[in-house]
Order: sequence, then structure tokens, then C-alpha cells
Amino acid sequence: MISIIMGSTSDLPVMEKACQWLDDHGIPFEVNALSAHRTPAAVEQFARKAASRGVKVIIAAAGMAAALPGVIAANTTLPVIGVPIKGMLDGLDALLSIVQMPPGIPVATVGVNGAQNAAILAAQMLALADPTVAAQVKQHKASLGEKIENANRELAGLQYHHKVN
Ligand code: RP5
Repeated sequence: MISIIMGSTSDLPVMEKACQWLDDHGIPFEVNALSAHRTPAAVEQFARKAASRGVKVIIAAAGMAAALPGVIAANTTLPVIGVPIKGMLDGLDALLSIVQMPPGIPVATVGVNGAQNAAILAAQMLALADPTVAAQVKQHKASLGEKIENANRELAGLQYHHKVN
């Protein structure tokens, strides 16, 4: 199971994309709000118990001085994927807070507001040991190729005097 944690429900409009991608691909997940600054004890408890509850990968999203993914990573050996949320400073504050972890405590950080990529990366991690999820990931990759094939069919229809293809 994948666990999605966000610092506040104000992060939900972004994190809905992760929920939707997992839902569309039939991958079980839970979603909760916890804050490294507002509920520090609950964050520690969540991280310490996650593995024994069957969580395999944690996606942690936060904005501003985004300590949540790092604090979770400090309290578990599960892989943690951090999603910097764009709030202030175009999200650069959250991006740097999440990505610049000290040696020994990695957080796999996606781009600012990169919720869907976080879901896909989490699925790729699960896919290593779950053939059903692996099939979903494979099908997703194939669909990306189809998108570009369709784009090229569309571009082939464009007509210009000097266009040679
Ligand atoms: C962070 O502070 C949250 O992740 C959110 O992005 C930001 C603002 O939170 P709210 O004041 O909207 O609850 O901890």
C-alpha cells in the first residue's frame, strides 16, 4: 500500500493528481494530513508504524519550510518521495527544504507540484515486487508513446507552403 501524507488540506488540489493516478491504475493507497510543525509527535508515530501497517512507499507533500518528508524519512527505512508544493517563492522554498537532505537520510524529490510523478515513481517501486502493479506501470509507459504517435499524426496534417513532411 502507498501512503500519501500532506502538510495541510490546502495541498490537496495538487495532491489529488497523485490520488487520481493511483485510483485510475487500481493501486491501493491511503491519504492523510500530518504536519511536521503542527503535529510533530503524530508525524513521528506515523513514520515509525508505517512499515508494520503494510505501507511500502510514502509520498509526503508540503509547502513553505517543508520539513514533513525529511522528518518522516528520519523515522522510517521505507522509501519517501517528497513533493514540494508551490505556495510562496514559486515553490523554491519547499523544493530546497525537501531536496537538500543531509547525508544518510534521502528523500526522492520530484518537481514542484509533481504529484503525478510521485504516484508513478511510487508505483514503479511497488512494481519491483508486484506483477499486477508492474503491468499497470508498463501499460502507462506504452500510453505515453501512443500520445506522441498521435501528436505526429496531427502534425503531419498541418499544411504550409514550405513544409516538406
Ligand atoms: C505547509 O504549510 C503545508 O504543507 C502547506 O503547503 C503550507 C500552508 O499550510 P496551511 O496554512 O494552508 O494549512 O505546512
